[in-house]
Amino acid sequence: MAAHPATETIAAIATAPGTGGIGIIRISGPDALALLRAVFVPRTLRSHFTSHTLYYGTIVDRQGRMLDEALAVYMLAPHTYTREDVVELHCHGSYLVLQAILRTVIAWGCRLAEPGEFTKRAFLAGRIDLTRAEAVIDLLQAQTEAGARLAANQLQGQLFDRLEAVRQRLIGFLALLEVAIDFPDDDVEIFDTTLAATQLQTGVIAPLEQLIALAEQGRIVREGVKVVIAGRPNVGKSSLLNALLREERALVTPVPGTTRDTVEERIDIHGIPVHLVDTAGIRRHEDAVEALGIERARRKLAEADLVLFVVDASAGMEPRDRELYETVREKRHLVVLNKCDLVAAGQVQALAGTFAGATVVTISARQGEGIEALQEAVYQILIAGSGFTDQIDCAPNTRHRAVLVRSVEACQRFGRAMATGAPVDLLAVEVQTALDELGDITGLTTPDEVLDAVFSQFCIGK
Ligand SMILES: Nc1nc2c(ncn2[C@@H]2O[C@H](COP(=O)(O)OP(=O)(O)OP(=O)(O)O)[C@@H](O)[C@H]2O)c(=O)[nH]1
Ligand SMILES: [Mg+2]
Repeated sequence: MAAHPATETIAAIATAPGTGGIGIIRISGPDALALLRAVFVPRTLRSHFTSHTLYYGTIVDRQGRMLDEALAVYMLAPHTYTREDVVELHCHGSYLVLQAILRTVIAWGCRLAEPGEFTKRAFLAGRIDLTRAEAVIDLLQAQTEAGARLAANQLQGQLFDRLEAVRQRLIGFLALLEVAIDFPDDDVEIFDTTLAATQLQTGVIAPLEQLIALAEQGRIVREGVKVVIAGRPNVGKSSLLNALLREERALVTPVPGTTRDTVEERIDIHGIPVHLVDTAGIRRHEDAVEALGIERARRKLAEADLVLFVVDASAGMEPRDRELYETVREKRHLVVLNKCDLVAAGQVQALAGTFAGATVVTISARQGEGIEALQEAVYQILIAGSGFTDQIDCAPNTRHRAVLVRSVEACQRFGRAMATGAPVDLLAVEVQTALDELGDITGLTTPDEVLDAVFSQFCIGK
C-alpha cells in the first residue's frame, strides 16, 4: 500500500459532547508540535518537550489569555495513533471551553478533522488494515458486551489473520500458475490440478464459507434481532410486550383495536439485544388510522427475524387468526397461546396440538405466567435457526460478507475451470479475481468510495 503522507495538520475534540470530567483535543500532523508551543504554556518553562510525556500547564488564546488548565502530551511519529506527530490536550470537560481551545488551535493554522480522519490516516499510513479500522467503529458503537468483545478481537487482527492465511494459499496457486504460464512446454506438470483442487476446497473455500456463516451470527450479536408480536385484535399482544418489559409500556384495554401504531422497545435475552415490536391487531373492518397501523404492522412482519404469533386461548383459532397465521407460518415464528388463566389445561393442550410442526408456548400475559419459558423459547429458536453461539471470536460485517461471497464464487469458478482442463492463464485470472476481492476487505485494493463509506461512519475526533 502506498503511504499517503498527509501535509495538513488536523485537530478535533476527541471526547463526546456534553460536560465531562475531562475533555481531550487531539491534533495530528507535521505542525502538531508548533501548535502545542503556541497554545500551551508549561508550568516549568522549557524549550523541549519529550515525546510521550505528560506536561502540566495552561492553555492560552492568541492574546495570551488563559483558557484552561491542562495536561498536554506530545507524541513523536511514528509511535502514535496516526503515525504522524500527535498532540493531545487534556482539559477540563466544559464543552464551551473545549470549543474555544479548538478555535484557537485552528486559528494558529490547522483545520478541523473530518469524521474518522485520525483513523483513516492510521489506515493510509499502513498502521492498521481496514478490518481493524472498522473494528474501531464497532467498538465505539457496541451495544452489548459480546459485540464489544468481537470488535476488540477484530482490532487485534483476528479477521485479518484468518484472511491473510487464505490469501497466502491463493498467492501460492498464483505463483505456480505463473511458472506454468512461463514454461508451457515443460514435460513435468508444474501445476498439479488434483492437488490444487483439494487444497482449494480445504484451505480456501471452507475457511471463507465459515467466515460467511459467522457474519450472520455477528449481525445478531452486534445489532440484535427483531421480534415482532402479531395477532388479531385483543388477543393480548400489548399485554405480552408489557410482561416481557416488566412495565406498563403499551396501552392495554378490552377494546379491540387499542394499539394503532407500532410500539418498539429493547430487551436483552442472554446478552442478545432483542428489539420487540408490538403491532396493531390485524383485521379487515377498520377506520383510516387503524388501517395505517395495520399497514405498518404488515411491513414490520416482513422485516421480522422472529414472529410471536399470539392467539387468545379462551377464544380458540378464529377464521381471522387462521388467515393471519397463513402469512406468518412461512416465517421463523413461535405460537403463543395467551390468556391460559381463562381456560382448562386440557383445552389449551388440544389447541396447541393443532399447530403441527410449530413451537407452541402457553402463557398468561396478564398474570405473568410462562414469560420466562417464552424468553427461553425465543433464544432457542434463534440459536436453532442460525447455528448461533455467543462464543464466536470473529465476525465479518455485512460489507465483508458480500466480498467473501464474491471471492468464494471466483474460487468456485477456478475449481470448475481446473476440472474442465482450462488453460493455465484462464485459471490465473480466476485466482487473481479471488485475491482482489479479499484485498477489498483488508483495504489492500479497496476503491476510494468504499473507504469513504467506511470512514464516514465515524464521529469527528476519532
Ligand atoms: N384473562 C386474561 N386477560 C388478558 C390476558 N392478556 C391480555 N388480556 C386482556 O385482553 C384485553 C386485550 O389486551 P391487549 O394487550 O390490549 O390486546 P392487544 O392484542 O394488544 O389488542 P389490540 O391492540 O387491540 O390489537 C385486555 O383487557 C387485557 O387485560 C391474559 O393473559 N389473561
Ligand atoms: Mg395492543
